[in-house]
Amino acid sequence: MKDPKRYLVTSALPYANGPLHIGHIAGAYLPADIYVRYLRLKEKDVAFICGSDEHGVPITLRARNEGVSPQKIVDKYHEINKKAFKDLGIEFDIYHRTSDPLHHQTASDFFLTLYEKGEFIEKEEEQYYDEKEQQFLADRYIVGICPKCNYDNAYGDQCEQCGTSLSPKELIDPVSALSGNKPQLKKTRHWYLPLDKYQEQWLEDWIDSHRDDWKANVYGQCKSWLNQKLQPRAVTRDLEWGVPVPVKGTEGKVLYVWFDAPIGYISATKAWADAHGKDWEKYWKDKDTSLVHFIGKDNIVFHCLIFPSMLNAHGEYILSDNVPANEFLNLEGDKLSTSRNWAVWVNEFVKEFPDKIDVLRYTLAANFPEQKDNDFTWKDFQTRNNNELVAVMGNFVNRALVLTKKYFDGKVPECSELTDYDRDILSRAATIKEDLENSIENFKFREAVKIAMDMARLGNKYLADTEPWSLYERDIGRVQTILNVSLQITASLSIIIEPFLPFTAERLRNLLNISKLNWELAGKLDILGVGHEINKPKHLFQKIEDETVEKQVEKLKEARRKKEQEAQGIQPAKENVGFEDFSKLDIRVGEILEAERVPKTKKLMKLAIDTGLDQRTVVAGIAEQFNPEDIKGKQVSIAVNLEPKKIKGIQSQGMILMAEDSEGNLTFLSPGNETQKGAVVK
Ligand code: B3M
Ligand code: ZN
Repeated sequence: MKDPKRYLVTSALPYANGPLHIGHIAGAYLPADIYVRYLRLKEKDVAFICGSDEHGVPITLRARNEGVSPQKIVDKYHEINKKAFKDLGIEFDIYHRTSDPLHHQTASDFFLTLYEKGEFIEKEEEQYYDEKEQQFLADRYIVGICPKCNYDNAYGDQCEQCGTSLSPKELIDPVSALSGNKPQLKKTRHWYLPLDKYQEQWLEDWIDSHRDDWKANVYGQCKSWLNQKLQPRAVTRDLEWGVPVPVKGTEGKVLYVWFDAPIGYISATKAWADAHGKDWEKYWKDKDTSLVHFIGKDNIVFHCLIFPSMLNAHGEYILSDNVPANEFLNLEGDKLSTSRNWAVWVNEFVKEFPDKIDVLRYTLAANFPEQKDNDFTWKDFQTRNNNELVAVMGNFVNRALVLTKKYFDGKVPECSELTDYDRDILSRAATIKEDLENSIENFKFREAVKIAMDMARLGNKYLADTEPWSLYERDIGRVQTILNVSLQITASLSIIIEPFLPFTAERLRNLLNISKLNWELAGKLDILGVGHEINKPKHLFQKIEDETVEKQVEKLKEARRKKEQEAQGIQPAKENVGFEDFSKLDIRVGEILEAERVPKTKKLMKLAIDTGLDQRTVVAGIAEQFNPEDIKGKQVSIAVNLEPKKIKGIQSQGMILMAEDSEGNLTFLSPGNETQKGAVVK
């Protein structure tokens, strides 16, 4: 849309059931923040909307596993994620939540409008029911064998092994994830959105109309759905947690999370408008609003086909102008994964690198998976910082400021006469600004961040070519002009980096002693007036050492290892102890002389042991796994200097060492060969 009156920009509402990692950020949040910061600099009317998606089965599953209410889960992660965004400088106008009563009301009304207009198909269908838990099973609550790849842990909606989307009835040998029982098919009534009808009537034409202005990956995915022919989609579910279906006689039914979540954009806009004396309807119902959804590629079908269908069926709403969805970000060459703990978590990054938020923003933007999946590596993070931010941008700004301080006492010098070369540099600066606008307005942020860096490259080249430091003695007038031009470029830089590096832009403004400037000034010659005094120069960026990033890669691998071990039931390592402490333990080879079960206990066995030092009695918890007759004569390891302890009235002197695996199976730690009794184990 050319020159809309206002912008409504949304980022996908993250599920409030876990923390955010850099993959989320690169997908739907940082690109949106860059876009919005740019619009704000251009003084456009823009509302930037986000919030927590607090319904849906993953949340109820997590609550169930942890034995707490879903509300408790979403309250926790709503706050954590809200803070993570703020720490990254992602500045929504509102971060709302779908458990808010205003949202429930809005979603409920929306459903009712469609219901009363007769848009839905009402159907009774057989769905899986868990007799033991007395409830219908959401797709995610059913696991079974994938019919495509035979993976034995596929969900009712998708196989995570081969990526095929499934319906529960396609699963082979389905099992309820709640009770572990085989579910039964039982009739239930639901409401469906007739996507097939919409496809024929208008939806396909509408998608076709965006052939040229939507990204190829987005348009392509929509077309592939349409080519397979859309089917009616159920928009209600048999669940407890969610927005209740506002129709009589539907107790125990809620709106499908993907029906209520995008309406969350509307309710969030209402809440924001209420708080700021704005009219929310202008943003959602006026044709002069440009509505843009930032999302990850897995959300394309919901934002490009289903939500527009809902809006159109309602009748009062505008449809999205663009949906610049990103592909996925990988990490160190491997898929980001919460379950395998292969991720850089935002809250951890912020804690460890509080002064490097912009380095992360810069590295992510330079690697946005805009057309295809892309990779984040810590090495690249370091290289981008050291070779680009420090060596190019930081270096240029520092040279311009230091020279001004040195030669002109920190005051912007006069610009007496521009040479052709100066004019060429300035016209290139103006071109950079225009190219940048073009890239951002076309959602090409990788290209944009590179162009923004070109402004610093230009400044560096200008200083290198003109060498003001070698002219000071001979031609102070020329030095004045060169530094004036250089300072104007630093001021331009402070404007154009704001969308990408907001924290650095602020630091740079402080160094230049200026406030936030309008976008249109970028590339101009007279941003800073002659005589304007700048502040004391300071470096904008600090080098990152090899050690720092190596540590991060190690940390990643360690976290993944821990997760794998946890999955195998291996106990986490204990804290280190000094050799002193270790050598206090006296462990010897001993021999079991006698063994008998301790009466009235299941686990305990009374052993007579020859320790080489003495004969003594030890009570051990091994009776469930060993027969007394079988262990007589066995050589074992025994800790002999433990304080004696009374167990079931028997004085136990020491402890037999056993290895216990994750299933609780016990094995004696015996010497490999017959060994002298009393031999020291060390
Ligand atoms: N919560 C899915 C996701 O986070 C979903 C997005 C909703 S946007 C309306 O990927
Ligand atoms: Zn599969």
